[in-house]
Formats: sequence, structure tokens, C-alpha cells
Amino acid sequence: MAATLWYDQPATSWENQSLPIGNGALGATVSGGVAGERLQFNEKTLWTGGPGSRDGYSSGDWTSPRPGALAEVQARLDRDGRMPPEEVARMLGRPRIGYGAYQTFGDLHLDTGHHDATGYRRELSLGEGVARVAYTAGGVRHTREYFASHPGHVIAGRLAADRPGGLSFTLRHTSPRDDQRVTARDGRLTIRGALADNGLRFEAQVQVVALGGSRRDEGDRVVVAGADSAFFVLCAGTDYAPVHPGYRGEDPHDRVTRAVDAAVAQGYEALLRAHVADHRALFDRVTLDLGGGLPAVPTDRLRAAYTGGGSPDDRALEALFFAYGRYLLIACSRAGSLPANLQGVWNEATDPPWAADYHTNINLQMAYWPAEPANLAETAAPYDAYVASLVEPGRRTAAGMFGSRGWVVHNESNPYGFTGVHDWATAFWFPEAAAWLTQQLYDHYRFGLDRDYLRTVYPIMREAALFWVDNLRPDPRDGRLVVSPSYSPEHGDFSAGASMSQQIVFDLFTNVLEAAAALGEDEPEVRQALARLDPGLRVGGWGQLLEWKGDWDDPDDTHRHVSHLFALHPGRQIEPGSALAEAARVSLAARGDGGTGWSKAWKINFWARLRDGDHAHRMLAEQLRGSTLDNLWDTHPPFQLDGNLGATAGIAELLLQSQTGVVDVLPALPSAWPAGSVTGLRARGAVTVDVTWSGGTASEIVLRTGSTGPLLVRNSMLTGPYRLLDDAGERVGHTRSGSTITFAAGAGRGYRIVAGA
Ligand code: FUC
Repeated sequence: MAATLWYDQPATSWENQSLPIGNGALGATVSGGVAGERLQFNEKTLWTGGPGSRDGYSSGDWTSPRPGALAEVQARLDRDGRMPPEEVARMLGRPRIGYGAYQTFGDLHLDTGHHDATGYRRELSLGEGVARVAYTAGGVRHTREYFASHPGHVIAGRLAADRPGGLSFTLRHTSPRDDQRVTARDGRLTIRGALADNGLRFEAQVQVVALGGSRRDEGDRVVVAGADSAFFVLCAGTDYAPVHPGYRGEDPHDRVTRAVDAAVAQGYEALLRAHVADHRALFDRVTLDLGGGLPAVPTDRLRAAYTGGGSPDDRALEALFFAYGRYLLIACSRAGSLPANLQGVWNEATDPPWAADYHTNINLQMAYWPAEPANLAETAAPYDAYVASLVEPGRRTAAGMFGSRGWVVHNESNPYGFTGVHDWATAFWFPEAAAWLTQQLYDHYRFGLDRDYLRTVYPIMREAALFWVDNLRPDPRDGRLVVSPSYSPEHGDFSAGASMSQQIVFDLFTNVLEAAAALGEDEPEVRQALARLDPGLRVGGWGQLLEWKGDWDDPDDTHRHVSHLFALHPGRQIEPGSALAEAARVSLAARGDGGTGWSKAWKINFWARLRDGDHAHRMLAEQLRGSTLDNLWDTHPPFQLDGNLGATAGIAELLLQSQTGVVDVLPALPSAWPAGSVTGLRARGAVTVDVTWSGGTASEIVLRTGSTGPLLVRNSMLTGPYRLLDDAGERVGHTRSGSTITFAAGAGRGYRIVAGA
């Protein structure tokens, strides 16, 4: 199935319909207008706020000491059990100042003046990472294509007409901000300025190369007339640097000039070839076939007709949605820039929702859930670098607010090391975020088993743990160590020992101790604290998993956050099939199938971990029906990329899980997917897995193993006749217990399990 999104109309809404391309640092959205193209573009570091912001900036830290403030909240919680968030925010919060917001770089317009187009098509080829527009106007077939090259550091586009001399257009730039100068010289548009708020310098250059016809500069525009075809390359940058405390580096001019010059010298065809090869090296690692070929229906209509009932068209859309999630992660997260923000890299505004920032009470973490299972580990490099960059400012916050060791970050952050707080009562206090962020660093190790990597991230994990060693308090109720104050994200009162807080600290301590063991080290302080830690897992009066340590859960509460199921996913504290898993199921069922985009995506993952593929599939259907736009972007609403990426991870969880150390194949296959195949999924333990199934059971499992040692594989096919063969087709000795087999795998080897004697 060629994974392509396509439409028979230009986009009229940026949010609903534009098609995104990106190379991590740069992003653009294609509208495909006939009278003119609007190519809105972004550079990920173009942010207001931070040092130099006209309002002042203190990373969210308290600007003067508040001796006893934290102790007072803790004493009140010890005494009264709970406190309204507004009161805590008054005591511990501070106004948000100089936080900033992610900025659009503006729009490139390619004005053609065409009208009355026929045979219109706008598409995004996920396999190539190329967007295309084609139509006939005035008897001429016009075609355009666009891509964002990671190796080339540019966005490139080509326009052509099928009649010699048939191409004419004007290139110009517009911006919603008035902080720049646009000049044209020798076919090169230069957009240069500095953000009024913080003085951040920015520059973009666009070089136009015309084949045939003429090209001339006209003020702040480049005009091409009577050409056979033309191409352009665009690069943009800022003088941002991810270095605390100044966050400024080199002026972008030289870097941008070099990238544009090099791309032009390379030529369009070579640039495109190098891009497609680079993109395919990531994208082609995984294929998913659910037995539905994409019908000849535009993607917006395919989505509108989607019912979730398991028809071939529905399955085709589901497979496309999965492929798109992988595409989006590749496009918005490559080494060398900031991680994916709430909108990936795509933002048309100067005041995007939630500043298009890095929310760390679910959203940033969710964006990276698919990186490992969907075989795109490299895309997490910006996440890793970002987390590492929070350690230094986070240490200051830990020392200043808590008087403790370690580092901390709260509910959300920006590119300027915002590790403190603001005062939005229901979403400001979340020092557990640092611990949660490190979970994915350790998981990267569990997937790839790269000890050199573990050595580099271990100090980050360890310092996050030391923060909690210093900050846990004995609970007067039972003497166990608890987080206080503690707040289940965006929900309920403050208390001590809310389940999510405890589960996150449990996860962190467990990971740190495992990592220490893998590196031949020991952390007695962490071990001792873990032994006394309240694990945050209790069953309440109606059989639910408690959200707080007191039994305050309301069975009619359908809040979108289901934070107390962290232990189920992304944690690994709740064993599938256990009594606690059953309690988690009761809680999740009570919360219902509603929620916003990312919330539905999380529920796919939860139900997958509960081994209920059908309920997970129902959540996927809810998401596609109610929280997905025409361009298949997730909508919270508004547009947020987390839902796309969380759902992509969720689909992978349906097909393969490995959090318990067993390679669990098809652990939660929905009955709507009776037959299909997937290749290239990753399991922890450096294993790559291909599966073909029919009738709900695997018929063939192919494993490629990256390390030597015992390998456990589970699938229901293993309870019937099967053969386990090595690369040479020889049978491999193994043991079996129920539906799980164990054998000695070798690094760099391949194994096949086939159904039948
Ligand atoms: C979390 C969510 C909100 C929103 C915001 C960006 O705080 O609870 O719903 O997604 O992130």
C-alpha cells in the first residue's frame, strides 16, 4: 500500500487541511492554492521569552526565598489531608513572566494568478517525504513538489509546466510580525530581523533558480516569467543555542548562507535523491498491512466515511494513520534541533495554544512513545538533548525551591530552561516531571542495550532520583515515604502521596537501580528509599485503582487525565492479568471512552496493556472519528501532535509488547484486524520483529536479535504445532511453558517461528 494522503482541493484551513513536511529543525505546511501557493514555514528555535525578554525572566524560579512555604503546605496536608489547588498556587506559584511562545517564520507565497483549475490533486507521499500539487489551468498542466531535507538542511520546492515557457510566478514573504526586513538580490530572498521581545536574531534565505525564461528581483520579491521549470531552496535559523543561562549562539547568517549555497550547487535532483534516501532509511523500517488497500478516495472523505467497524477502507485508514504518525515523528524530530513541541514543528501563529511548548505532565513524553517500538530510535535524539539541557537550570530550581540535591522540572517548559512554576492552579506544580522524562532515557537503553548510551544518561537519571531521595517525606498515616505536596495532573485537590506521584518515583528508582546494576554500580540511598516508598497502588471501594491515597474517586468522573494508571502505561509496575490490572480496568472503564485527542491516544495504550484489543480499537475509532482533522492531524482541540504520536505508539502496543521482558507478539490484537502483517517493530532486548497473522493468531514470527542471551517469546500459536528455525533453516532447541518459549539467541542472528508441524 503506497502510504499517501491526498485531496482534490487546495487547503482553505491551515489547521484542518494543510500538509506538513519537515526535517526536524525546519517545517513547512503546503496549502496548494491555485492562484498562489502559501507555504507557511517554521524554524524550531524561533521563540520569544527567555533571557532578554522585555518582561524579565527567571526560569519560573521564585525570585526571592520563601522560607517555610513548602513546609507550611506539607504541614497543612498532614493535618487536613487535602488542599484546593488555588490555595497551593497562591503559596507556591508565581506569575508566568517571560515564558515566551513559539513563532511562525511567516509564509512564502508563490503567486501564479492561475484560476479555473481542473484535474486538481494535492498529496503527501509518506514513503518519500514529498508533498505534491498538480492541476491544469489555461490548458497547461502545472506541477509543484516540496520536501524538507535533513541531510541538506533545507526545504526545497520545484515548479514546472508541461508547456515550454509555461511557468511564471512571483515569490514573496509575509509575516504576522513587523520585525524584519526582506530583500531580494540575484533571485535570493533574504528575511532578516530580531524578535522585538527578546532580541533573538533570525534569518531565512530562499534562492530561486529558473530553467528557461527570466528571473528578476523586484524590491522584496523575485519574479520568474516564461520559464520551463524552477526550483527554490529555503534555509532558516536563529542565534538560539541550547546553552544555559544565555541561550544565544552564533548569528545564523553564515550557516543559512552555506546551506542554501550548498543545496543550489548540489542541484534539485541530487538534493531530492539524497532526501528520499535519508527519509526511506527511517520510514521503510516498518510496514503495517491490515488487509485493506487504500481506496481511490481522497483522504478527507476516507476519514469522514470511517466508522471503526473494520471494513477494508477503515483498516486502510488505520494503517495510514499509523504510517502517518511515524512520518510526522521523522519530520519534526531529527538530531540537531529542539524536540517535537505540542505542534511538532508546525505553527502558523505568534500566540499558538499553550505557546506550542513542551508540556511535561503528559504531552512531551507522549510525543516520543513511538520512537522505540516503531523503530525510529534516532528521532529521540532531540528529546534526549533537551532533557539533558534541563538538568542545569533544574538543579537551580531544586536548590532554590526545595533546598535539595538533584534537578527538577514542573508542568511545562520552553527552550530557555524553564524549570520552575507559574500559578495556573490546576497545572503548575508537577516536580515529578523530571523523573518521568528520564523514563524514556532508560527505555532507550532497554530497547537497544547500548551501554555507552546508558553511561551518558545515567547521571541524569541518578540526579533526578536524588531529588526524590531528599524530598520524600514519611506519611504520618502509615510511615511510608510519600511525595508531598502531590497533585494528580489537572485534577482534584492537592494531597500527599497521589498515586501517580508515587508510581513515577517508583518507576524512577527501579530504573536507576537496574541501570546502576547494568553499569556495575550501586545506589544504596535509592535502594533504601525504594524499600520505604509507598508504591501508589491501592484498590478502592468500588474496585477501582485509587487516584489518591484517600478513597476519593468518583465513579462518574470522566476527566481526560487518567494519571493513576501510569503504573500500567507507560510504567511497568502493574502486571498484565493481576488484581491491580483488574482495578486499573475498573478505573479506566469508569472514565469512559471520551476525552480529548491525546487522552484517547493514551487510552489506546492503556487498553492494549490490559490486553483488551477490542476496547483499544474502540478508542482508536473514537480518535479517528472525533479527534482527527482532514489532514489527519490530531485535534485536542486545537491541533496537537501528541495524539497522533500517542496513537501510533498505541497501535504498536497492540501488535507487540516487551515491557515485562517477554517479547509478547500480538498481545492485544483487535478482532477488527483478523489478518495482516507488520514488519520491523522493535522489542526491548534489541529485537526486531515481523509478524504475519490470520484468524487472530500469528502464522509466522521473524525475530532479528541484536544481543546474545535467553529470549522469551509469547504468542498463542505456540500452544499448537510450530517450528522454531534459525537463519540456516535448522530447528532451534528451546523450552516452552504455555504460550511462551525460551531459547538462547545470538547477536546478529535471525529466527523464524512458523505455524504447523
Ligand atoms: C495538558 C493537558 C491539556 C493540554 C495541555 C497542552 O496540560 O491536560 O489538556 O493538552 O497539556
